This record gives sequence, C-alpha cells and structure tokens, in this order.
Amino acid sequence: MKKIALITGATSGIGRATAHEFANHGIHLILCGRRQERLQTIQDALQKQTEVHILNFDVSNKIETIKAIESLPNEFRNIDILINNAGNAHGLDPIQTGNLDDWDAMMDINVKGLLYVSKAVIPQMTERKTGHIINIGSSAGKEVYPKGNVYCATKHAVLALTEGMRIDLNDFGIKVSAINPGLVETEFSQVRFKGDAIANNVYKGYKALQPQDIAEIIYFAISRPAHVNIADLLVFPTAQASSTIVKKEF
Ligand code: NDP
Ligand code: 8X3
Repeated sequence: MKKIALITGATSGIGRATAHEFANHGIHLILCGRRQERLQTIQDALQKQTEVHILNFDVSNKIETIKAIESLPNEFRNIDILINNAGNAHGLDPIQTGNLDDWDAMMDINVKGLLYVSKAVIPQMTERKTGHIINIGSSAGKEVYPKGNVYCATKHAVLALTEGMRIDLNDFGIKVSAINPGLVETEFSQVRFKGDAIANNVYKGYKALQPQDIAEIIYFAISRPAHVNIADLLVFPTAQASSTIVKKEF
C-alpha cells in the first residue's frame, strides 16, 4: 500500500520540490497552501503520477487548519508522513526597529502554524503507532545572525519542538526529524524583503542550494529503514560556512 504524505507550503520552493520528488516515488500526496491556483496547477501536473488531494488553508489560523484536515476524504486520512514546511522570514530588521506585524506573522506561521498542523495530524499516528514527522528548521535555528532575531527565534523553537515531539512520541514508534537548510534559492527572499529588488541579490555570486537538493534529502530521510531516524540534519551550500560567511565571486 502506498504511503500518504501531507506537505505544508507545497505551492513554492522546498515544499513544491518535495511534492514532485514524492510523486516520482508514487507517494500519495496532500498538498497544502494558501494560493489555490498554484495548488490546482500542481495537482493537475502530479496526478498523472500519483493520487493528489489539495487543501487550501492558512496554517496560522487554528480553526481553518483543523477544519481542513478534518475534511480529508477517508482514503487520505491515514497520514504516514507529515512535512511541516510552511514558513517564511518577514523582514530583516534590528530588534529595536522591528515591525510588530512581521513578528506576529513569523511566530504565528513558523511556530504556531507548525503546532496546529501537528496537533491535527498526530492523533491518527499515535492511534496507528506509526508515522514520520519532518520539521523544516533552518541554520537560523542553530545560530543567530544580525537582524535575524525573531526569525532565528522561530527556527530555534522549531528545533526545540522537534526534540519535544521526538521525546513525547517515542512510545508510539513515530519518527521525528529536523532538516535544517542554509541558503536555498526559493521565493523566501521575495517574501522576506516584501518584493523589494534587494531580494535578487541574496543568491548572487555563488551557487545556493536549490529546492530539489532539499527535496532529495527529505526523500532520503523518509525512505530509511524502519529502525533508522535522521534526527537532525544541517545542510549548507558549499559556498556557505555559517549564516554570515558566504564566499561570493562577482
Ligand atoms: P517559499 O517562500 O518559496 O515557500 C514558502 C511556502 O510556505 C509557500 O508554499 C507558502 O504558500 C507557504 N506558507 C507561507 N505562509 C503560510 C501560511 N500562513 N499558511 C500556509 N502556508 C504558508 O520559501 P521556502 O521554500 O524557502 O521555505 C520553506 C521552508 O523552508 C520555510 O519554513 C523556511 O523557513 C525554510 N527554510 C528556507 C530557507 C531558504 O533559504 N529558502 C533556508 C532554511 C529554511 P502560500 O503562500 O501559498 O500559502
Ligand atoms: C533561511 C536561511 O540564512 O536566511 O532560513 O536564515 S537564512
């Protein structure tokens, strides 16, 4: 029987690449995001390869999240793999001039959203005593960089939650992993800089990680034998040594 994966943030970047990677392996997919048109386009493309169900909701909205996951048809209810990927940075400001709406968005989406989705998905995993949860953290969850303050705090929280989930779900045989990328070339910087042209510079002068690189790592993690759990993985582009050290050539 084919496994079922629910991927949040499947409309772009790492989540979309993971949807394609999983479809290549015949995994049945529940793809989530706020942009319905994109969800539809991805469903149209991938349903030639596998079964695809789409869910349009905002992970930071508790009620919407719970209702969306409750609405799953029977054949998609037993979720084997949860990829908690939805998230973004909003702004890059020193703490003293940070924007409260940006802070709320990051806390609400990256931390509370991950919790709401997990809360809705975990009960059928504990009941069946099986499952794999992968939280997409970041190198920003392992170190703090100038002006990264709140985004880094949310990704540190993702790592703490990953460890907490692994401890609490240990009795149920559920795997919990964190995959923590450095710089990946996605729409991430467009969102962080709110469409400002400065976003185009982030990935210039070196070869950043591509969404497909992370998707392949995620597939590797979920395809290990039953007794193997990749608990915590940090991946940088070769040009990157830390959040602040990137070898650029112009
Ligand atoms: P993208 O901006 O390309 O993708 C973000 C995804 O998250 C989109 O599919 C978006 O979908 C979804 N999303 C954002 N807000 C919400 C929300 N409120 N409700 C539901 N879905 C939401 O960025 P990435 O692919 O780079 O980011 C994916 C994850 O990877 C994030 O958690 C990010 O923090 C992490 N990461 C990224 C790195 C990078 O350098 N790019 C490095 C390390 C970690 P929609 O707008 O349709 O809702
Ligand atoms: C995204 C990578 O360096 O912009 O998590 O924080 S970084």
